[in-house]
Order: sequence, then C-alpha cells, then structure tokens
Amino acid sequence: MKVEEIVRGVLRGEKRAIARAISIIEDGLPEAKAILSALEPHTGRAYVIGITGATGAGKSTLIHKLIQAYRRKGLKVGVVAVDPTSPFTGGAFLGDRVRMQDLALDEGVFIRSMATRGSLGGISDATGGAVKVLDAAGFDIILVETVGAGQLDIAVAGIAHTVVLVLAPGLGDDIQAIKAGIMEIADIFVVNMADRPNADRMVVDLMSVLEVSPFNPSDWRPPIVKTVALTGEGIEELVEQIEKHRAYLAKRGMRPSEKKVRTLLLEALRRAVVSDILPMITKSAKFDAAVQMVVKGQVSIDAGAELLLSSIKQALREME
Ligand SMILES: Nc1nc2c(ncn2[C@@H]2O[C@H](COP(=O)(O)OP(=O)(O)O)[C@@H](O)[C@H]2O)c(=O)[nH]1
Ligand SMILES: [Mg+2]
Repeated sequence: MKVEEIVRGVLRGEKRAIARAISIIEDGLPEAKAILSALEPHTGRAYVIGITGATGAGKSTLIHKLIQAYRRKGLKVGVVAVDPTSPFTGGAFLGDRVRMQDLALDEGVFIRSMATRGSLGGISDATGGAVKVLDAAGFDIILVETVGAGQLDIAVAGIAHTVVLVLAPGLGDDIQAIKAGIMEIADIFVVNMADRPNADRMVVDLMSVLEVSPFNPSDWRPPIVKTVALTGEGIEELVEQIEKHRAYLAKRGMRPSEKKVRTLLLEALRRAVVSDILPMITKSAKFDAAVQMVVKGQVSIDAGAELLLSSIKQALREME
C-alpha cells in the first residue's frame, strides 16, 4: 500500500489501513512522517483516556467493560495497549488478545497491542502516533493501556486527556509504595477488585493520602471509584467521572493542569539529565579525579559525589 492509499483508508476508518499505518509508525519506517503529517489536520476530535497501573490490577478487564459502555452510547472506541514485554513472550498479551477477540469483530472498535521498544522516547512517540491515527480514523474515544513500570505511566499523561490509575488490593502495591509522580498525574483513582477483602481499606488509605496532598481549590479533585471489572460493577460511575473530568477540562479550554505539566516537565528533564548530562560528567577529567581519590581512600563515595556536584553547581551559576 502506498502512503496516499493508507491515509485515504485511515480517514475512511478502514481497519486494514489503520493497522498498516500503526505498524509503519511502530517500526519507525520512513513513510511514518508523511502519514502522520497527512493525518494531522484530521486529528483533535477524539477524547483520549490513559489507563495505567501495575500488571494484574485489572486494566485490560476494565477496558473491555469501558468499550462496551461507550459502544452502548454509540461511540467508536480505539484501544492502544502498550506492553513492555515482547508480544512473543508476554503471556498477558495473549490473554488480552483472546479476551478482546469478540470486540475485534465490531466495526466500531479497534484494538492494537504495541510492544515497547528500548528507548522511552520511542515508546511514547509510537504510542502518540498510534493515537493520532485512531483519532484521524474517527474514533471518538481512545483508551491507552500502559503498565505502571518505569516512567511509561507518567508519559501517558502527555497524550491522554484523562488519566485513570487502577489499583487493586493484594497486589503488594499499597498506597505508600505508589511512585511519586503517578499520584500527581492521576485524574481518577480506581480501586478495582472491590470484591476482594481489603478494597475498602485501600480506599480509606488513598483518601488519607489525597487529603494531605497539596491542593489548589481551582484544581480538579481526583475522585476514587470502586470497581469490580470482572462483573462491570462501578463502570457506569467511572464513565461518569471521566465525563466530569472532560467537562472540567473543556471549561478551561482543554489546558492541562499546572501540576500535571510540572510533573511531566520534571520527568522529561530527569530523562534528559540521565541521557545527556550524566555521560558528559562521566567523561570529564573531574570525574576521573574523583574516582582516583576514592580509590586511594582520600574521600568517601558520597564525598566524591559531593565534589563533582559542587563543580556542576559552580558551572550552572556561571551560566546565569
Ligand atoms: N476478583 C477479581 N478479579 C479481577 C477483577 N478485574 C480483573 N480481574 C482478574 O485479574 C486478572 C488480571 O486482569 P487484567 O485485566 O489482565 O489486568 P492488567 O494486567 O492490569 O491488564 C485477570 O485474571 C482478571 O480476570 C476484579 O474486579 N475482581
Ligand atoms: Mg493488560
């Protein structure tokens, strides 16, 4: 298929063209750029919902129920599931496939799993690209499933209008262990597996954490929704809360909250420091000198790091 043919097919909502376009983007083929820029003018209509949380929290099951709920409203639903394990080895991937097969026959539903590639930038770029394709193809709702591993789950806030963090009791992810940053980007908290013991305990813990977190009265206050994804219990309330968040965003011209942008910027900066700044430091003569001082027992590791840090701070002050 030629680029024009793919673009035309995507705009008509043809599944084969959509799948082809996403593969080209995922594989980073040269045509990807042309396809995305041709589709760009047709994007911006879809509402994008990020569903994140640890493996096994019930994200895919919840998405299955959300698809059905949105289909009942007559909306077309696209799903991009980002799985950090390779599609060939990840058992969850196959499980999701089978469970979602019935939905795949529906013309108003498109489901795509994407394996994550080595680099973080690559993941979010390809995911963002897939979302753009589905948006241009006319899907009203796009659900993006990301696993709460690494910083992937935070990056989803950059492409989703509403981020839903799915928690479940008994997964070992008690509230205290939730990584900083994720709490800041979640617009809605779901405590799934409410049929299990300790779900109420989890809700109470979550409430107390949210209560003490800094809050600006004009900000959105993230609600907590209890669900049993297996039976669909709580799904209507979740859809309602997503609608409420959408209305809140619409009222502020779809601008993301400052809190979210701060978190995303900090995360992008953290990645840039690790990929760009740290290599510069480790290649410097000062780093070698610090290594020698520690080797000779002249300073401790912490003191060596402190020496390097003061040189960096000095260089930054000179920049001002
Ligand atoms: N008891 C119970 N099990 C659930 C619920 N939601 C999902 N599960 C099960 O938990 C397992 C993991 O669900 P899955 O949707 O694949 O989780 P994901 O890894 O977050 O996508 C599956 O066996 C589901 O059937 C729930 O509300 N209650
Ligand atoms: Mg899943």
